[in-house]
Amino acid sequence: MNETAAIAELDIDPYSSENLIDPYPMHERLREAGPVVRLTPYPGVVACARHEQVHAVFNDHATFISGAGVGLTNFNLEKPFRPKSLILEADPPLHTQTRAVLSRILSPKAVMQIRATFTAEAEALLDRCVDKGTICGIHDLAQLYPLKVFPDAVGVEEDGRENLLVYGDMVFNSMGPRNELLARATQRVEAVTGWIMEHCRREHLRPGGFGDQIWQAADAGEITHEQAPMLVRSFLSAGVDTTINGIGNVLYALAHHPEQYAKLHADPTLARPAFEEGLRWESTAQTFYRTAARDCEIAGVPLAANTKVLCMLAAANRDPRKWPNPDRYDIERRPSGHVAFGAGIHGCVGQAVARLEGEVVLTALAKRVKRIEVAGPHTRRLNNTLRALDTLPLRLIPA
Ligand code: QZP
Repeated sequence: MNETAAIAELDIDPYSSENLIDPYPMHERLREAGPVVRLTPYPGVVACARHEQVHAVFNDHATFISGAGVGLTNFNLEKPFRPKSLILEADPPLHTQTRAVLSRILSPKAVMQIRATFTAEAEALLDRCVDKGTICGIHDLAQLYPLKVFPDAVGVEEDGRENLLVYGDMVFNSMGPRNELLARATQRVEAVTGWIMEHCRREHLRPGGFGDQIWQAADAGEITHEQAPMLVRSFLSAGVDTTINGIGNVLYALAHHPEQYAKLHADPTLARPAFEEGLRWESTAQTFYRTAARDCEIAGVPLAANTKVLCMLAAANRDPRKWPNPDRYDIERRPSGHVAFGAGIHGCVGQAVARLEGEVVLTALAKRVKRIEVAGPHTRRLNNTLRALDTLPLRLIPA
């Protein structure tokens, strides 16, 4: 018989305001308590905060499934807030079919084709920011950029795009508990769900865009016509709030590490690694769950079928067992193996587009701005899953 290990239990609520505002002390407690830890406030949930176990769980998709939801709610026991995503909240063989379509639409070749447009938009936006001098890094830059280029690429009209922010806020809050954040997001989303589903329809999507290409895949018989709007919904759910906060968080990192920004300004080809290290240092999607499909174990700790496993990506990305000086934002680090995009068969299918956005925004910034100064206190937008800023006052000193 295999040896079984005892499991630590901690009275920690990852969704308390205190832990959402500053999650790092909690991450350390969870990592040090053991490879897998029970959370007293959430019976039936265990958390993994170390890199090794998060990586192992993501790479065993047969044991740790997504089809019961990747949030706290077990969809086998409770109804999801919306029909399940056909890719995020799906397992093979369904996931294999839908993933093939999205991964072709977002392939390296497709990313090459959008590169010139994405670059030109970043340059135009950074020109405007430098003209202003003092900006809100979130409202004037991190939000405007993805909200322009990504819906353009999907083929969604300009009018009403702000609905994507309300919808994203709901999608990511829905993965946490039924707290005040989720209650408020649920209220706000009511007014925009109709708009979102309407813009998944073919007649609302520009011919040739990413959205229309999903409908073409249905014409080709790779997926059904009933599945097509649901996969467009995945673009509209996952493509905006994620990159907004990825860019917002890296602006925060650079503003608070002037010596790192100086390196980027001196060598703008560091834009891509600076963005990547930003994702490691302050991971946009902080947490995701898997569900145990059967009785199993993690690091020798037995788990019952239906246990929800909280994978703490942001904690794994600062695990000292994996990273030297994990709390240091260092743009010359090459953080390969970080799990900010997840790992395994569900690893972010849009990551090449996300990296393109980060790279071209930081390149345009590095070329125009000599120094970034913090121009006032920042504020956070608390969300059950996302690490998000609400405001980030910055002074851009032109080169
Ligand atoms: C959100 C969907 C960080 C991710 C979990 C983002 C995400 C991915 C997919 C979907 C939504 O398919 O709706």
